[in-house]
This record gives sequence, structure tokens and C-alpha cells, in this order.
Amino acid sequence: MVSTLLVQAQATPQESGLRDEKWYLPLGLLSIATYLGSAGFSDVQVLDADHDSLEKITSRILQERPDIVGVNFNVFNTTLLDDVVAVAHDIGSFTVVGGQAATPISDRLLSNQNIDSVVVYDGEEALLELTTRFSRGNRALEGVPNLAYKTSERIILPSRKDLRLPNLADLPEIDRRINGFDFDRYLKAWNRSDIDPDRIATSMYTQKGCAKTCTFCARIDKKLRQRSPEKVYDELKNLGRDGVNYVYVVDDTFAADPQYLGELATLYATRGALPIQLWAFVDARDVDDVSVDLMKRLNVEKVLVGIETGNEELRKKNGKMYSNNSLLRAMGRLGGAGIKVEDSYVLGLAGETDATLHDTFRLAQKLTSVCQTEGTAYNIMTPLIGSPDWNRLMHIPDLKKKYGKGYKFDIAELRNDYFTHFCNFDQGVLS
Ligand code: B12
Ligand code: SF4
Repeated sequence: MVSTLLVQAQATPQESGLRDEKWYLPLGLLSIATYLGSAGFSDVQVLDADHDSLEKITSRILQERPDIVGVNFNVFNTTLLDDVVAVAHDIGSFTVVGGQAATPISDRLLSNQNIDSVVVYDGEEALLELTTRFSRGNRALEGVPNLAYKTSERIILPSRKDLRLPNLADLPEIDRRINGFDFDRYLKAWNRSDIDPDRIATSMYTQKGCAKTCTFCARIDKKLRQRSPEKVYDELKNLGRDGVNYVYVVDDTFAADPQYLGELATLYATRGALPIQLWAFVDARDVDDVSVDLMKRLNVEKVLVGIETGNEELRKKNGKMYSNNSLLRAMGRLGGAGIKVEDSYVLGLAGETDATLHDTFRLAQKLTSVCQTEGTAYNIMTPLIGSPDWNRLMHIPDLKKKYGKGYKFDIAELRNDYFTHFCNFDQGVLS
């Protein structure tokens, strides 16, 4: 039996100021593990650096010597990625890196001698094909869907015909306790007793993708794909049986398709409403009377709205084409329905000045008069490979030279370079 260990190597760095939210599950890895399990490959473990220390992860690799070690990472955690693949490669495991952050940089990642392959986009089909081949003693990599790899001579990137996305409606419900995966420690991880001490929270997804075009976003799925509303309903019901009373829906834009929300709301009406509150990412352009009514029926407690900046011109320049007035109307609808708003901003967008920053703080203030805001977030702009803003950076010859290869960057320096070239504001405000 082929053994596979999947590792989420993206612990929130303590010094980063990023949010420490350990109730989020490594859903992508659990989805892959469930898919392999349902095809008969049951020897799959999932470890998560947000809960398991690096020492624990590496000692599991050394003890169990898995045939395949798969790793997901993000830009803030490339050292963790390197550490894990070094240990795995050293003992002869086949290493595969994947996920959102890996997809646009498969060639850069393959420059690391400890990374044997990179899976772009969804990983279910690729891992199943790899495992199937390995179980038959076949180590050939050619034609494995979504797989970038290297031969002794060169790097092979998957051609268009080798790209395969599973039909989300066909995927099995994610098994949150697969092979002893400790779901309970995620359920115990809610840490905001000031907001809701009784919350038992978890994450799930209903849809993937977003067709909008924000310039700072490196989302890999540009089209909306959906799970079946029936399966979503059943999963929510099963989570309720497990004691969950709050679900973070991680879809990029939950309200993009009112028909989909409508089908889910119909299930609530016909099969019974579920006593689970929802949280979701929502784009302000998708907020109207219809979507607000549907969200209310689905028990949405709070939505995170990426407003990005209080300056209309700057917002438009960065891909969000709406005015402050239409935003205030949309947020007012949410406020009227009693749905809370987590308003989120990006400080340091291309074109940011002291005046536009001032507009942002003023708008955040104004919002509190039309809806209940909670958890207002000011994020510092990080240019992400794969985003239009990254391409902007690559047009500057010096920066192309500096960041055109590899994947390990000093994020503070990268941000500073970005601000120097594209913004004009006092960076003291960021600390
Ligand atoms: C939950 C989440 C978080 C959580 C924590 C994540 C965690 N611990 O698991 C929090 C809120 C902490 C977070 C933080 C950040 N996040 Co985040 N996050 C998400 C979110 C909303 C959901 C991820 C998810 O579960 N998806 C559902 C699963 C089923 O899909 P998936 O993860 O894509 O997995 C599939 C494939 O990617 C692939 N795959 C994934 N992993 C692997 C591994 C292997 C080996 C293989 C083969 C395949 C594979 O197969 C999976 C199954 O099909 C996504 C957006 C989204 N909708 O996906 C953003 C997203 C991943 N985050 C993003 C970013 C930028 C960040 C931050 C860097 C933001 C910031 N500037 O602070 C921080 C990093 C913080 C840190 N820890 O260092 C970006 C990534 C873009 C990029 N290309 O890098 C996304 C896409 C959001 C966006 N629209 O821009 N995030
Ligand atoms: S930031 Fe959100 S709305 Fe904009 S493109 Fe990315 S996922 Fe879509």
C-alpha cells in the first residue's frame, strides 16, 4: 500500500501580526485525503503546522518513511516548506508541493532540489493518479494531471490538456476525522471569548473561484465552481451533529450566484433550517435585497467584505469598480437585516497616498453608522506572485532582477520595494 503524508506547512508566524485562527481546517489536504481514501488508498495522514510542531512533523516523516510527502505552504512560510521537503527528500520520499500559492510558481519551486514535483490547481486527481501509479510500481510522471516535475535535463510544466479540475459535485464529503485526524482540537480552538464564548467553529467550502479582477489577488480559480446544494446541506447537518454551531464558509465570494444560495435556502425550507450560524466572504457588488434575504434565511451571522480603500478612484484602479455611496447602500442592507460586517482594507495599494489612507480610516468610521462592524481589519499590502500587482512589479527591471527567480523573499523588503515604486505615504502608519 502506498503511504502518503500531507502537511500544511503554513503556521502563522508569531511575529507577523497575522491572524492566529486555528479553527480553520486544512480543507484542501483533507479533501485530497478523503478522495484517496474513497478510491481505496487509505494510508493517508494529514498534519498541520498550526497545531503540530515542526519537530513532530519531521519525526513522523522519519519514523513512517511515507512514499509520498505532500506539502501546502504560503508566502510567509517558505522556510517551513523547505525544512519539511528537505527531511522527506533525504529519506527518499517523493515530494510534491501544491496549493494556491504553489500554482503560479511551479517552475520556481522546482529549483529546490528537494522538491520533486508541484501540483497546480486542485490536487485530488493528481494525487490519485500518482498513488495509483506508485502502487503498481510505475514511477513515470508523464501525463499525471496538473503535475509539474523535472527530469535530469529540464522542468516539465503541465500542458493545457494535462490540466484537470474535478467536478466539485462529484467529490465525497470531506472526512474531518480521517485516519485519526484530530478534528476536536480545531473545535476547541475558538479564542475570542469577548465575541462569543460558546462558539464551536469550523470551516467548510461550498463553491470555489471568483471571476472578479482585484489587482492584488492571486486567486487561482477564475471561474465559479459549485458543490451540490444537497451535499452542502448534508455536510452542515453532519457538522451540527458533531457539535458545531458556527461555520466559516471559505468560498471566495459566497453571494456571487443568488440562484445557488436560493437552492440552499429552499433546502432549509423543505428539509428544516439548520441551527448553525454562518460567516462568509462577500463582495459588496453581490449585496442586494435578494442576496441579503437569502443570507438571512441561511443564518449568516457575519460577512467579511473586502472594501480595500476608502478612496473611490484608488479602489477602481485596483479592480473594484464601485463607489462609496453604493458600498454604503449595500452595507446598510446588511445592517438592516442584522448581518454583521467584518470590513477589511488593504493599506499600500498601488497609488496609496497619505490622503487616500485618510479616506480609508474615514470610511471605516462612516460604515459604523449603517451596519454593525466587528473585527475591522487593516491588512498591509503583500504583492503575491500570480496577481496583476506582481506583474506590475515585474515591469520594473531592477525588481525583476531581484524577484524574478526563486520563491524565498523577505516580505518586509518586498513590501518596501513595492511601496517605494507605487505609493507615496508615510509608512509609519503601518506599525
Ligand atoms: C482559510 C484561509 C486562510 C486561513 C488559514 C489557512 C489555514 N491554516 O489553513 C487564514 C485566515 C489564517 C489565512 C491567512 C492568509 N491567507 Co488565506 N485563505 C484561506 C481561504 C479562505 C480558504 C482555504 C481553503 O481551505 N480552501 C478550500 C480548499 C478545499 O481548497 P484549497 O485550499 O485551494 O485546496 C485545493 C488546491 O489548492 C490543492 N492543494 C492545496 N494544498 C495542496 C497540497 C498538495 C500537496 C497538493 C498536491 C495540492 C494542494 O488541492 C486542494 C483540493 O482541491 C483561501 C481562499 C479560498 N477560497 O481557498 C485563502 C487564500 C488561500 N489565502 C491567501 C492569502 C494571501 C493569505 C495570507 C497570506 C493573507 C495575508 N496577506 O495575510 C495569510 C497567510 C497567513 C499565514 N498563516 O501565514 C490567498 C492565497 C493566494 C496565493 N496565491 O498565495 C487565498 C487564495 C485568498 C485570496 N483570494 O487571495 N488564509
Ligand atoms: S479579492 Fe475577492 S473579489 Fe477580488 S478577485 Fe480576489 S476573490 Fe475575487
